[in-house]
Amino acid sequence: MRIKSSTFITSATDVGSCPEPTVPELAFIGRSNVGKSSLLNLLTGRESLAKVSSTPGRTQLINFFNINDTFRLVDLPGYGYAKPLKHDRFRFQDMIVNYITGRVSLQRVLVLIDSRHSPHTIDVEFVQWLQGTQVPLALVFTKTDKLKPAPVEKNIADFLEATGGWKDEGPPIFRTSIKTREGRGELLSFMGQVLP
Ligand SMILES: Nc1nc2c(ncn2[C@@H]2O[C@H](COP(=O)(O)OP(=O)(O)OP(=O)(O)O)[C@@H](O)[C@H]2O)c(=O)[nH]1
Ligand SMILES: [Mg+2]
Repeated sequence: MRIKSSTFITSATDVGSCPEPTVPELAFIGRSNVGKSSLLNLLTGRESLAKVSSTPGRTQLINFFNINDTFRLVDLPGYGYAKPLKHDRFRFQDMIVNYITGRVSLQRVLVLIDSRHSPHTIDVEFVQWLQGTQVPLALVFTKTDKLKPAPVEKNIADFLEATGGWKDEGPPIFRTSIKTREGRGELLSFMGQVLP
């Protein structure tokens, strides 16, 4: 898979304002600040296609990107963003749930998890919920440049154990870093495989 062109399409505030589901979509999801927008920029080779911020909860919309005029990458809002307004948090979660369960063009959900930490309850619960939806997923462990390989592997193994219930050999797993560019080639070829 080679990304020759990538352009921003639109930001949707809810499922009703998403573009028509006419082409396959791959969606990025994960806790706020895990590196969804950064990974999107790494994959497309465009430094500021998606907005990156050190302020958690920056991406509070569903952002659609047109890739090669053949498929879309979708940057979903971060979950687990503890904004003071409780109803805001729930609104974003509804938006995520509605998109994932209702989007006919969705091919794969890439769940990003910060490789620096031992399993976080909200990530475990989110992945367990996804397992129940039957939507195909992959796990992407981000920011591997921040730790040595051994603790990264320990965190991955602990996460797989905490989520459990995997059929056969479990989900595809990737390790990524925007600093070392680890995982870029692997993820791009995976995307080529899963797209129709
Ligand atoms: N060291 C390192 N930092 C990273 C990596 N990926 C992202 N970051 C940093 O983590 C912060 C958050 O990155 P974003 O890409 O904005 O994260 P996000 O998941 O899109 O965040 P929200 O839109 O708020 O949900 C930024 O300061 C990034 O520079 C990585 O692989 N390595
Ligand atoms: Mg973002």
